[in-house]
Amino acid sequence: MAAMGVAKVARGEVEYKVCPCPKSIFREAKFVFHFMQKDEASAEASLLVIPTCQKALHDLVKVGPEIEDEKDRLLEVFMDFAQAVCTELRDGGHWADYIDPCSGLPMMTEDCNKVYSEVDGMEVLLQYKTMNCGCCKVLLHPEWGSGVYPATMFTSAPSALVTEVFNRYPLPTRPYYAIVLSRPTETAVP
Ligand code: B12
Repeated sequence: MAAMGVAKVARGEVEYKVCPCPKSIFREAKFVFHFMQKDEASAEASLLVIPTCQKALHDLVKVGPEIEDEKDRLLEVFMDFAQAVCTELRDGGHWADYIDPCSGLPMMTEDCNKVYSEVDGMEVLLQYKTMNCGCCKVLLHPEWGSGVYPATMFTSAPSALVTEVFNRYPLPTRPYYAIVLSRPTETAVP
């Protein structure tokens, strides 16, 4: 199995893998993204699925205020990253979207009411194990166990372009304001 890439983003690190869409996932994806049913063969051929995983500071199967705070942090990191990547791909004329980890519904495509199962998807794409936790099926990362926050992007952009966009990360890890303040200004006196 090919290793996951790692994107360093402003407030965290995200493991990812750019994958052609297997049949078993397209069977679900076409009900999440209805427009794919118009020309299934070409939609399936061009669709890429990009599973991402973030290491959580706590085991996400636990409950409590610190778990909720951690899930909020992981959510924000993914949302900022996915929004930036998908907007860039869309601006380049390609379809792209990402799944809201809270609801399981797409963020950028309208009129969707079918939930995409992150856990089923990653079981197929990454061959990670899963376990049942009450009414929720949970993904087990090979190193982090259930301390993993899975979330997925989809696109029909060419894989070379997607890889190029992802390779642009790592971004600077210092906060943006620190970079701006450390730049010498034209008016600075030596
Ligand atoms: C809704 C939801 C809940 C709901 C209920 C879940 C339910 N089953 O009804 C509630 C609020 C109860 C819940 C609770 C928890 N959840 Co929850 N939940 C989700 C969410 C958003 C959707 C899950 C879901 O509904 N799946 C089932 C739906 C999609 O499928 P279905 O119609 O039942 O079945 C279809 C699929 O299985 C499909 N299918 C069959 N085979 C295949 C094959 C493939 C390849 C595909 C793609 C699909 C597929 O076919 C079926 C029929 O159509 C997911 C995120 C996500 N998008 O997956 C998080 C998620 C699974 N939850 C998560 C967590 C952590 C929890 C909790 C364990 C803990 C917590 N602190 O929140 C608790 C459990 C507490 C407990 N003990 O019960 C995490 C798991 C993290 C991990 N490591 O995997 C997730 C991934 C969110 C996240 N990004 O962090 N959850």
